[in-house]
Amino acid sequence: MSTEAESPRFPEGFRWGTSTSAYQVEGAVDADGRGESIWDRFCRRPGAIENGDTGEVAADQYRRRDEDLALMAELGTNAHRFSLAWPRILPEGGGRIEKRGLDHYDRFIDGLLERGITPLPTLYHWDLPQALEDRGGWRNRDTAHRFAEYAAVCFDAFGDRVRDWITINEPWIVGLLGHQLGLHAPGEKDLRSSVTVMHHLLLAHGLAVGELRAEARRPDARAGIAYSLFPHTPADPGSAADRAAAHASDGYVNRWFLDPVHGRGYPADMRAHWEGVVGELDFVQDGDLDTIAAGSDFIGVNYYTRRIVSARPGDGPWPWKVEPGRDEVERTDLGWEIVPDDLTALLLRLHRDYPGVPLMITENGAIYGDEPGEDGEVHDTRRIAFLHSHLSAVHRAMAEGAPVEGYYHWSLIDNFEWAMGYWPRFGLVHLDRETQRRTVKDSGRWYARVAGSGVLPPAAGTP
Ligand code: IFM
Repeated sequence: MSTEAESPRFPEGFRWGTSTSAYQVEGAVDADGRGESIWDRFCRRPGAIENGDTGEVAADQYRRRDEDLALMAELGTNAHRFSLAWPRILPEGGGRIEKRGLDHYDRFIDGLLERGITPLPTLYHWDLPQALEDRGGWRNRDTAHRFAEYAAVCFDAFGDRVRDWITINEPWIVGLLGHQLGLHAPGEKDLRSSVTVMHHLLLAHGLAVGELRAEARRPDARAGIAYSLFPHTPADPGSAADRAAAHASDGYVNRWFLDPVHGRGYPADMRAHWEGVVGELDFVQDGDLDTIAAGSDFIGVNYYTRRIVSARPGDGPWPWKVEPGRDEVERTDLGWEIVPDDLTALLLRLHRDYPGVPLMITENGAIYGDEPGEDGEVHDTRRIAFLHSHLSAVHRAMAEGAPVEGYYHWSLIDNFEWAMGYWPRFGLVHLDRETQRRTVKDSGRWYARVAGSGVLPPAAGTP
């Protein structure tokens, strides 16, 4: 029998959430006046997406809204993170508002609230209106202003029911995969563009926060960014050079975003790296850093794994190399190392470096390919173990003072996983793409029990 000491209890009001994004689950890309997004366009590029997959249908959630609301009610979670599709609301990126798009999210938000589920909408989870891309996309400073316009429309439409907002999802990944490596929409490969885009995304965040605070909008509203944060491990912790390389790479991945948003400006070491590689950062205009530092009321932590870094020459124009994971460390089906202790350390580091800022785990999850067995059930015991170890890690950080308000598991349901298409399965709920049948996995049921009780059982298998 478990005792209280063996069974970590989360505080009353802790947010037990699930997470998704519009293009990854909604489908219905032509419905109700939705405009084209850069992902619609990118998916048509031959070879861009494994297996030629697209988000055209995905989990069909736009049409199965009520079914998925019922699914969340069945799970008994009390929070849900999802994204609003900019091209559904402003099909041309700015100007004309598409009321049918707003109506959909109105009903979705109401449906969540009726079921006791607190909505956490993300404004930008990568589906930029193609009309804006045609004018330079995030390379064009004006897109940050169009984002603020879109944000204001959303704050006005939903702010009576939504308190917390994520402005931007993973600005580093947008810059890296979308503009440096060309693996995500819009498929650009240009280092200078990538740095420009990352700056404009932060500027967009700052401008949107300005809108949120403006005029008579609700005074308790809060906004934050969901960052893709990777703790860094020096390949040889005993080597000063590897430790320095890990710190430098941390500047590239983590500090470049966190520091300016929290009022410290761009970190000098990384700024020097960037200037050495792409030239003067003249797209950073006077006043931008004040706008960016206008505030972030919480830090959204998207955590999946760590980066092991050495001082060997390697990846691109950087004085570091990302090394493969350690053989002895367990992996997900994508080969990502499973390192929950690093999540504890990350949360404590954020608490130390940005004191007083609430933290939310806005994404955490794993790819496991489990399919329904002969009994029709999905016995995904590895995902349960993953959840258990990461929730324990969160609890340990909280016990040491990290102000974590909630945990949103990625993902509610198997989703379109960008350039990898549909083979990677992240969901607590299995999706049969032929029939659109949803099957709650064992992990979903396990998570539901933990969310319902607020208590983590002593071992993954004993809920
Ligand atoms: O599916 C993605 C999500 O869109 C952004 N964060 C990482 C997830 C898993 O790769």
